[in-house]
Amino acid sequence: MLVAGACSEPAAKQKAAEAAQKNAQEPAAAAPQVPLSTKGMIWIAGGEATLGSQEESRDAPLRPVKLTGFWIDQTEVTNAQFGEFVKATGHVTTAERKPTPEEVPGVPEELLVAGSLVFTPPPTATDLREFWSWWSYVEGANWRQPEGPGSSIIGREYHPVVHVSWDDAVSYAKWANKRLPTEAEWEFAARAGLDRNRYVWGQEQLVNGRLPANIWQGEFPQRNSAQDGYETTAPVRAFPKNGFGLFGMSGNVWEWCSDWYHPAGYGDVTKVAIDPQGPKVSYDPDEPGAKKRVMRGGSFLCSDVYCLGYLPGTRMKSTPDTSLCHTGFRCVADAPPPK
Ligand SMILES: [Ca+2]
Ligand SMILES: [Ca+2]
Repeated sequence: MLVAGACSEPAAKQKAAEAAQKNAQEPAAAAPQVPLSTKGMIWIAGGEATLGSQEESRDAPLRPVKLTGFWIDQTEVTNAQFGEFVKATGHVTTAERKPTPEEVPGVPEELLVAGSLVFTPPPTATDLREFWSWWSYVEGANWRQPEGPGSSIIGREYHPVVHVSWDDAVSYAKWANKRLPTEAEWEFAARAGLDRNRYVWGQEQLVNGRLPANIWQGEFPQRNSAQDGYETTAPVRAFPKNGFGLFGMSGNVWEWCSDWYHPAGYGDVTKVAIDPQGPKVSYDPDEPGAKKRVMRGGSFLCSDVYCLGYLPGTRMKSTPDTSLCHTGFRCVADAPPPK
């Protein structure tokens, strides 16, 4: 059922993804909305920038963009914030719902259980291409119990919510009167003017002897030394903010963007793209037929030996109904700039 994607993100439930593509940004649930509040958001004035980096990502060529200003959440959406949304709307996440036979054709009835993908380090050294050896579909794993039954988010209220699908993220954004960022908006905000730099904080990996992001240290995937203090998620403000005052734009959890994924999705990169919205169709050569959305920023599982996703010039993708222990989101909003 789970199939390969670069950098280890298995995709699931392809049929549902196709249905979701038809629905684009319109998940079925009509959630009651709250008035937009820009509290906890930062105004990004927009302008011109060069995004992408072919050195780190074959599918992210350098491209000039010009963006209109927008508001963006200063942090990844937290468990506390997501809990408010669930309390107000009764939203049931993808991971909390039992998949239907139509969503996962060919899977025996007894295996159709609600759950999500959890990182489970293999006991011995493994071929880094064998990503399935460290991903497990865990029954009962969801945003409330990230490691499965018996785990909880008590004490992790200010950690990013995880095990949320793209569909869940869009539902939250609609409720908050916000939306998911386009990939261009996300990277523009992450770089904070440091075009063509390797890291969101500059060109050198370490700042004052420390790597200012929650990623992986040690031997991947067996042993995480957690030298940075966090084996999995960290509180959303635990690491330094970038030049625009945003936290977590490198590492901690992957963040869903609104764009469909396509390796050539940037189009003609000799021309300035004005507020690009991404391609109209999705295509992933690693998994043809699976329609995927872009994810950005990397996670606590990134490291230089395996996944460079924490660098701002890299991309990841997954189907809109996939949820994982290292994937969350933040929102943007269209509202007048601060006075
Ligand atoms: Ca870490
Ligand atoms: Ca992040």
